[in-house]
Amino acid sequence: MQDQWIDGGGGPVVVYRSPGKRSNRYSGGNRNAVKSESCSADGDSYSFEMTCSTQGDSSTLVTQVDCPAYCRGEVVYGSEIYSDKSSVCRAAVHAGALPDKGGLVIFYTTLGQRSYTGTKRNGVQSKSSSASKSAFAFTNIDECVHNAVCFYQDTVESTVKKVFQRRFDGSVDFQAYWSDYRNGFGSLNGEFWWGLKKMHIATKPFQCNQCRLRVELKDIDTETSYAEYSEFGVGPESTEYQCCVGGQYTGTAGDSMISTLAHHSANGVGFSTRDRDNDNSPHQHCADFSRREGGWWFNDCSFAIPNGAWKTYPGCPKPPQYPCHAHWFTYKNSIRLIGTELKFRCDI
Ligand SMILES: [Ca+2]
Repeated sequence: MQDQWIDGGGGPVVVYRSPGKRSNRYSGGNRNAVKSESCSADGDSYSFEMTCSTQGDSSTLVTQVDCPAYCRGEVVYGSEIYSDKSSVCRAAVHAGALPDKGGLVIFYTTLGQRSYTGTKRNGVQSKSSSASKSAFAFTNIDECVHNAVCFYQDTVESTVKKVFQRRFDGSVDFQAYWSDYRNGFGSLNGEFWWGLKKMHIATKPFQCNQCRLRVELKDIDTETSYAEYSEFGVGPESTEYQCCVGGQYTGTAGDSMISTLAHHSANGVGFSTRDRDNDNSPHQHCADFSRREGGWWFNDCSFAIPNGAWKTYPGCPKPPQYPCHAHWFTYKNSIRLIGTELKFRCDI
């Protein structure tokens, strides 16, 4: 009760044992109408496990929490994406990720937002709030089932970038279907596509010009190059996860995404996969399996093929009408790629 886990009316709490503290480390105090005494060293001690009051934690990417029933009285800031000051269990009910009777919920850390809008959902009223450095959102076990964590953050540099595609050994098949590209596939410890749904959620609160896209490439000569765009975003599924990419291009790989050939630009086009033709080519299905170019934001097809076949596939037309492997058209005459990493960053 002194730690505010329960009020004067009582209720269930969860305790865990922790190593005893050294001499005179238990300080007494007067909190929440309970007076505690100071104490010297003891063999064991206990503390309260965070449940209802668990808040978002920017040090972990994905966390599973077993929420007790009816976490009333906890404060939630935001909708869909919640400020890290929010109660995870209460926010989960608000988000529809958890019934009021509690249960297991998975949340992941995501980019802090400029502001949070309060709404009333599922019987929970959330509050509006100003910017926070970190935030969290919910996912489900289906989305995480094959992954230790649901996404991968590149924190090597001081700014956090979300890596949404990584390939380096060809172990994962990128000739995948719509539902795979939507939900994500592969393993974050290996090769993966993060998932259009999460990309939309992560970029949605931002204007396109508040996010940047960076493409890193490694070719069969083991040389590396990159392309960067100062604007990036992914629309909702109702727009077929339309890509917004533009602004200023910088890099060494050349601009294969927007300016080199207008009808190949990825800007403003929906995503296509082997089972979904959302491209602007009336006579072609650019993502058709026979082309082995994987899923992408194809216009009247594209110069950017980072999800293409890992190796030139058997039966590829010779001389090929199109390079039959992962490539970046403006880089070394479509040289075959043996490593790619695509990532974005949004600034609050
Ligand atoms: Ca078409």
